[in-house]
Amino acid sequence: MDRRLRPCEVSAAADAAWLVGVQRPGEPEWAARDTLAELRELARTAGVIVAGETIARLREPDAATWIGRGRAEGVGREAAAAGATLLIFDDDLAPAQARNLEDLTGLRTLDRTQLILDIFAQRAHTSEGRLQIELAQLEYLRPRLRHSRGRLEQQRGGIGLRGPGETQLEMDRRRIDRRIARIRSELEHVRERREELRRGRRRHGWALVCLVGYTNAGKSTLLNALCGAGVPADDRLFATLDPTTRRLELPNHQPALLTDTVGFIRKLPHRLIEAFQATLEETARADLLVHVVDCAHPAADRHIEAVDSVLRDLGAADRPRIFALNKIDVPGAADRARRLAHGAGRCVPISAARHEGLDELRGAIAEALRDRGLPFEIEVPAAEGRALALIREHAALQSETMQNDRIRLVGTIPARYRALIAPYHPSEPEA
Ligand SMILES: Nc1nc2c(ncn2[C@@H]2O[C@H](COP(=O)(O)OP(=O)(O)OP(=O)(O)O)[C@@H](O)[C@H]2O)c(=O)[nH]1
Ligand SMILES: [Mg+2]
Repeated sequence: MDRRLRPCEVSAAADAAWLVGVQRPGEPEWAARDTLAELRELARTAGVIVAGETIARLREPDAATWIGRGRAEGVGREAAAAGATLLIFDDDLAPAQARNLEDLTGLRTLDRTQLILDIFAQRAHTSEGRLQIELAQLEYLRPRLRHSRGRLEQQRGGIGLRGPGETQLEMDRRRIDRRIARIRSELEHVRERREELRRGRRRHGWALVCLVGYTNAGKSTLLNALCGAGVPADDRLFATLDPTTRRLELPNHQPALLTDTVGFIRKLPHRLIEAFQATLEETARADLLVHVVDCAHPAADRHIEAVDSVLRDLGAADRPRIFALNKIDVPGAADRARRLAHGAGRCVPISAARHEGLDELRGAIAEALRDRGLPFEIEVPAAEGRALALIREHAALQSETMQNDRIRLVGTIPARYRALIAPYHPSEPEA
């Protein structure tokens, strides 16, 4: 018989956790400390108090307990003595490893994926976001149900078990499977609606620009600075989950939309990327990606690598990209920005918070989009049917209005067809 699972209510009391990272052979200690520092930040974001941490030097992961039986018992004793009720591992644990660790230490055990899922569950506000996170959580929990010895149902509230959807439900595996199938089909509709929306925007000549970057890089702050969007920006990881799109004014008046979306992180759980396909697809379909980098962060270069890797997973690696090197107002950040800019393609140093470098960034965006299409406003005599037909075929038209015996057309056209509109333009089209 399958064990039953009861995703629980959020507990009012904060959990105290002990963090466990590993250092592999050949890996410098600072690298292990660096990812553990990020785990600490994730724990803080999830509302957990960190009681202490261990970095275990690991030659080979142990199949049963990840860090080895003796060490696991030692960590458990130390954690319990410090008042921790929870162990959080920086690496993904197999279901059996998590169970064995709980048995050995008597403490509830979570891994990085579960912690990130928990934060997403707290942050998801729209129905799309909630569906996506519920899907990711159910996919995560499903293989763990069979092995559970009732522990999950014994937990009353607390981190790692918060669900956005049917919080009070008792679920068995069959129900979970039905629910997963249902969510998948609902999300398919969401994707179709988004695709339809994108097609409509394209037809009307809007360029789609997407902000990407590591979590906390300043994407929402930049959207607000560029578009006056009023999106919450917060010194927490994953402040933004649901995409927001605003009109972006460019110096050449080319119609463009700017989208702010989920931030990325190292070891972003794969099932989360899959579950958030409907949201993240925006990046793979964008005409241009603006990669926002937090240059005040000592690990900025590793953040860039992590973003690259997620973009590859999303099939967005081939999208044209420019770098917005952010937070140069912070001491030392401008130097780091200069180093990062070396050989990185088109880079613009900015401070989104102080509105510095934004004109340069707008200029760089306009330039990068120029190849995509030239904006035009022309009047063509209604009698010139052949010319009109060709323009309609190749241009993305925003509007078409009849004025006496002339037709006024507004839109964008790929640069290679500029000859079609040149005769009707007072001068060269603005680019
Ligand atoms: N000093 C400084 N801080 C900034 C700048 N831009 C953003 N910040 C701060 O960085 C933190 C994160 O900013 P957000 O705009 O929320 O970052 P985000 O990339 O949207 O983060 P997520 O939505 O969590 O992925 C906030 O505390 C901002 O105030 C900047 O140019 N300079
Ligand atoms: Mg944000």
